[in-house]
Amino acid sequence: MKPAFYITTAIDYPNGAPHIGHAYEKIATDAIARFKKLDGYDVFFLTGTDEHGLKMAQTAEKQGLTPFDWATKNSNRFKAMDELLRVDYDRFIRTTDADHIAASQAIWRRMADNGDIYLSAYSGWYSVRDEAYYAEDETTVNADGVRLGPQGTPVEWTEEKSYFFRLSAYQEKLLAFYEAHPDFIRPDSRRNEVLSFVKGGLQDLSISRTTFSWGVPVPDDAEHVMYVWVDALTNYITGVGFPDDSSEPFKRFWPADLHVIGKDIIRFHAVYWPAFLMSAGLPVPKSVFAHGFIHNRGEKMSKSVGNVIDPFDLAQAYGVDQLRYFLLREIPFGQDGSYSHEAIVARTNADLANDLGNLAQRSLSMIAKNLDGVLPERGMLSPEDATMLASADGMLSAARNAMDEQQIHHALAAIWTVVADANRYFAASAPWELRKSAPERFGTVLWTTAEVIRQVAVLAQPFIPDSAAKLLDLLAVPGDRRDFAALGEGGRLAAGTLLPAPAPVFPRYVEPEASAG
Ligand code: ME8
Repeated sequence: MKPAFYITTAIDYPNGAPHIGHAYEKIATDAIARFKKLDGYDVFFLTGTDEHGLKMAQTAEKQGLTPFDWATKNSNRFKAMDELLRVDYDRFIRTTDADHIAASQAIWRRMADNGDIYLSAYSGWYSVRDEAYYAEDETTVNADGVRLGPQGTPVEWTEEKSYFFRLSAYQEKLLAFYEAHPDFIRPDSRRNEVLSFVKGGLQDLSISRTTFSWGVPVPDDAEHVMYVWVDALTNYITGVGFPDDSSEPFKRFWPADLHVIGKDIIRFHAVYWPAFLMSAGLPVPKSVFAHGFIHNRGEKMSKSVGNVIDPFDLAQAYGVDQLRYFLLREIPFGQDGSYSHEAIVARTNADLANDLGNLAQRSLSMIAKNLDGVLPERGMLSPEDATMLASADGMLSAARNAMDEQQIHHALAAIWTVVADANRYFAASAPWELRKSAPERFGTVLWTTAEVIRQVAVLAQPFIPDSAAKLLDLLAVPGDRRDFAALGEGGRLAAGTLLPAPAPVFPRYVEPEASAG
């Protein structure tokens, strides 16, 4: 039986169209999920939309729609984005789904039964944009006299009757948990941020609202709806069958192996969520990884500045795999990164079109033209051939080590180091000079090159799924020989296989002609 691996993304607010930051997180999580699947795991990949809360209710009203219709309209755009970008999730959850409402009420009851929920009144600062409560000392007043929270969004004074979660009771338990699980929060910089927040003392958390009704009703008190983050975080257990915690998916997949989220919501995932779970008597996830933010040419994206990047436009302009490759290779996962036209063109033309694309096209065309498209014999390996093969065979362990730490850019760097080696090997072996003088050697060099391309393509599938599949088609690799078990000696290309006619896989990006004035 395959080992289980449960991975999730944040669930996005469907409060407008998805932007490139949303796309980035889904692509990265998809790459990790695909990698694990190909590496022999039974993967469950959950993503979706976070549809309750004051922000959703307020924008829906401005649009003249019910919150549910507004959420549905935008949730469909997030789904369309996933489909376009080849984000291959197992479930797309909407927090308005009936099973999710039931799950949220069930976890609430368990926390209440444990004595962790009490009724009181809240007064303090609230950011609608962040859907977050902030202590006074976390806020500042800007030059215009507007009070802002730590993420730079406006906060408003809020006073209402509210249920509270006894978060203060979890300070020591959380600190002990972090201590016992040093890998729970990554990267390290985020871990330190969380540790100092928790060490600073935890106040009880307001977890219900009475001034609006767009939320999950609090059990046995219809006047209140749940604070949106209580229901949002619960999506991770709804997705695997909670409240039926004896169900197969729950037993198999909970606790989650990895929650992938952005750095702005680490507190919710690394403090509130484990505390809720401890209170409900449920196991805590194994790890939370916070990625960085994507900026537009180094500037923060915002609707008011008008520099928000639309992932649909980028995919159209550059290609889906080109966009995926750029985001995953260029930005060290966990750090902030920047997007620019020049950077994506440079990266995809150099790495994809030149290094991998040309190598495949040149070597496979030689087989087509000179050998009627039939894969040559492997022959006697020279030391150069053997070194080349060994470096291809070594890719899996390098990539696996990197992916186990979510260092996606390092995994890609390890694969593309072999692509660079293969280009040097091909140039130094100069097969075009061997065709007549040393046909056997000619065959061996082409076989070795094709075999390296096979392994690169197998390993590149999680990152650039469609292009990698095309390369594997060109090498006539059967569908059931494309997982990582087929890497190395076990899946070598078989001499005598008839290959289809080669076709370019990675078009170069060419600037559209400046319109003649
Ligand atoms: O926070 N670059 O939803 P959201 C990279 N509903 N990532 C970015 C980004 C950017 N410029 N902007 C946002 C929420 N993100 C909640 C989550 S989870 C139980 C509930 C990331 O639509 C952000 O960090 O504001 C988060 O991980 C995700 O996109 C959704 O953001």
